[in-house]
Amino acid sequence: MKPAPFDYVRPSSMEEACAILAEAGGGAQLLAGGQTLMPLLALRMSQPFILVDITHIAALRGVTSTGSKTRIGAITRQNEALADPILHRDLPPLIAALGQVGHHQTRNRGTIGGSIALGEPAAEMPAVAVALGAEIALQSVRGQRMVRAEDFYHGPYATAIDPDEIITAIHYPAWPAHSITLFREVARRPGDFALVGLVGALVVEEGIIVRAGIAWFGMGATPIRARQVEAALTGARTDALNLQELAGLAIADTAPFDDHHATADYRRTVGRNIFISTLSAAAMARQMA
Ligand SMILES: Cc1cc2nc3c(=O)[nH]c(=O)nc-3n(C[C@@H](O)[C@H](O)[C@H](O)COP(=O)(O)OP(=O)(O)OC[C@H]3O[C@@H](n4cnc5c(N)ncnc54)[C@H](O)[C@@H]3O)c2cc1C
Repeated sequence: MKPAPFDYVRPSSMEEACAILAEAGGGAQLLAGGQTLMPLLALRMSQPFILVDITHIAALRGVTSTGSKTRIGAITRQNEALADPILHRDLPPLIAALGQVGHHQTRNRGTIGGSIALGEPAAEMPAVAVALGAEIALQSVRGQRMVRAEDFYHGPYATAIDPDEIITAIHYPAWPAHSITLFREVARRPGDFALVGLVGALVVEEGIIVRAGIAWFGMGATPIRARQVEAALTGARTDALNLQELAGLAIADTAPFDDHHATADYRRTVGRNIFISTLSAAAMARQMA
């Protein structure tokens, strides 16, 4: 199939882009990497009357760090982020997860902001944002606002973005350099969306976990923060973790469903197993360090 007819505009400033969205009254779609949007247009599942290409707005590109926060501009390509030294230093869990987002070819075009905006429940980038406590910056002619990643996802492909808003950046709080990365996903083939995935970070000081941020993907209608297990881990000694009990708590916050890829039961079982193996590898690494 071919897309339905649409106009195409390529603003070079946020002011211009926001004004176009406001005037379009919900009839516009933003084009970032196009890795999801282009197929949707071709299948006529998306029929905007105007396509707003935001990839030439310089203010939306690049990675910066202030020490207490790391900012990724929305149109930063996934492969640019994967090669970025600031992100390797500040956000190792994001780097670990980004390597599993699609394929090298899709990461050449796909953007970090596009992954965040799409709201795919099995996607890696939304779960990273939730696990690490990121905030998402939105802009429109009405002004700017920040939304916590945890509050950003309302359901599959449903987010807090209003039709006239653009994600400008994702802001991640600092995690100490000695944080331990947690990442594991199970997919049918490399590059496929995950059936089940887990991402996060632990901070261990003198054998005690002092901070934990963990989220699931593919385990419900949105990325899910594993709040109960985060609370149980915080204050625990790494050499005295009851992983079976903790895995039960980690799964308790999820709400997986059956689909044509896997059953909810399968997802819970795999989730439990990858939680145990990931945590036990993390605890072992800490004891050997
Ligand atoms: C073969 C294949 C495999 C893939 N596998 C994975 C995978 O394993 N994991 C994964 O997470 N993704 C995967 N993807 C999707 C990933 O590649 C895309 O990058 C991502 O879904 C969308 O990013 P994009 O920049 O291409 O956005 P686009 O396709 O351009 O846009 C997607 C949606 O987000 C909106 N949007 C984009 N940017 C903004 C913004 N700044 N503000 C507000 N709204 C915005 C658009 O209007 C559109 O509705 C895969 C894609 C393909 C083709």
